[in-house]
Amino acid sequence: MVGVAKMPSMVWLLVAVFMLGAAVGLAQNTLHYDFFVKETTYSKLCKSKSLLTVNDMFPGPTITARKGDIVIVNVHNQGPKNITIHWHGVDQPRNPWYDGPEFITQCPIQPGTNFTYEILLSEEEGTIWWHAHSGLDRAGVHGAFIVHPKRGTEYPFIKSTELHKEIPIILGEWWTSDLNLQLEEYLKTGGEIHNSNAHTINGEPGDMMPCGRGHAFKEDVLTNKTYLLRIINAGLDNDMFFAVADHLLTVVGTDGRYLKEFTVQTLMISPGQTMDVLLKTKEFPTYRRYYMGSRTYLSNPRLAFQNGTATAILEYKDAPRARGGPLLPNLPNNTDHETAIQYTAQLRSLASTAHPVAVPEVINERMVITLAVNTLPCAIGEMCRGPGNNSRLAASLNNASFEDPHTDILDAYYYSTKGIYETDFPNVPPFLFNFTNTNGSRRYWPTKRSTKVKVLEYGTVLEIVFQDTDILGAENHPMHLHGFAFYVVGRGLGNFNATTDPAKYNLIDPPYQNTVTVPTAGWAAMRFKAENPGVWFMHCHFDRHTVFGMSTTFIVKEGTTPESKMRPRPASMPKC
Ligand SMILES: [Cu+2]
Repeated sequence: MVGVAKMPSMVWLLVAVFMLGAAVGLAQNTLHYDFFVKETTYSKLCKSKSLLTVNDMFPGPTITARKGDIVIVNVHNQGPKNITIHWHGVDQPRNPWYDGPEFITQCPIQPGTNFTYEILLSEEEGTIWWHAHSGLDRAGVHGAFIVHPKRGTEYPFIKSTELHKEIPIILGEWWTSDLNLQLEEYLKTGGEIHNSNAHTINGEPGDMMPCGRGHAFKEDVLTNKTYLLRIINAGLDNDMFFAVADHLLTVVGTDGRYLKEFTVQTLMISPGQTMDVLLKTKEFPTYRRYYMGSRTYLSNPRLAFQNGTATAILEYKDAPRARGGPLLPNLPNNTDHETAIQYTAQLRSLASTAHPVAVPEVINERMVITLAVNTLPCAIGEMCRGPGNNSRLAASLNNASFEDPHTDILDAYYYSTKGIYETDFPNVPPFLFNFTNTNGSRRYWPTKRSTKVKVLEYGTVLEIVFQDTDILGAENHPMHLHGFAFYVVGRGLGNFNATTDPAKYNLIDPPYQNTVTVPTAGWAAMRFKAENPGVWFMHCHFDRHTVFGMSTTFIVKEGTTPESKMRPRPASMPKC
């Protein structure tokens, strides 16, 4: 009888716990999306072409979730070629199977087949995104992934009731020709992959570009309201400046994490990065319409680049006395390093009670990794279009130019298949030299292809110092790591000094990012704890550099507890 009497109270307790959980947002939702990848015809810059997109949209559909949700995306490949999709900025705890990079964590999804990704959100909150991770397909296959705070919790920077609207702003690029032909040409001859024909904002080049007038992305706004711009640099090859004419931008987040807010006229965003920005509209706007604009920040002035300005329009709908426009923003010059460096230096984690940081103070291992654009030899009888027309362009990390295996590394690791990769990716550059001042010496140009990975014990606290080199030209490189976010603890110009530079690190509130802008002819240091078992790609987010081989892969071993093991291998993994 005692047991029976206790039962109802237990039930009520469970109901109460469940309701409390729902009220404070502990409930985890599972959301479902269908992505149909297929070719769609577009007309831009006075020319039409077909482009691989998702659901006939350029940019693709926005995924919206809350912190901690599970998102299931069934990707149907109705296009003509193999593809994969990566969920950029999602740590995917214990879940490398669904991370996406082709030949790293999976074999590609073949035409006429489908693959259902299971995306596990954990600590991410803010703006992340998704994109193809096969060849150069990202050009058309990408979109925003917005992670709202859990139900019942608030943004740290504004009450959601005071936020009028959020607006995804996706910076992209447009080629009037088929980018796959350029990739084929590169694979054949080792020649450069050429610049896009225009930058785009939400898919449109805007009024400044040929045949762009009248097609620009336009957002109607009201006076005296606060908007949240969720800015993503989905472009393939350019760091970008972005500004809104006569409006200030208050930066509150990056890469799915919050920042201490700061206000700028212009921001700089590298490919792979996201910036969450508050824009307060005017009470009495002078003009009815204002341009948003984006243009290349060129860290290597010797490179050819896309020098057009993409524009979009903000139009005030409730300001009867406002006239004319649009007014253009004052964007910095393309080679304004100072603005770019100053902007990046302002990124600092929020580091609040609700959004704390856990910066590792003690490291177990440090890697120093040089970033370089290199050459590979031209075989006898081959026609090569790399430097000197007698070599092939390549790129490397610690002079190892990464070559995709023919089957994925994750399965090779899981099944202990030999001969797919080597485990000797070096912790330091194979030879030392003045990295950022080689005086154009050709000695350092050549590299070699390999599939070298770095193996980490579970729980290793790793520091990576990315060191740019001026081999074939110094340049910013946006380095992106899958499976983790990391603290960017230091950054500087010239060569990293292991004795003096660590003393200047910020271990208090460094930004927590997944893509770090390594400054041209400089270095950046980051730290993370390898607590996510699996196989995780790391690469430059300039797509042509990834194609050239500026990448490697981490294998993070499993720990001893159930929480430190990979989830079981899904039976549905595509076959090579
Ligand atoms: Cu790069």
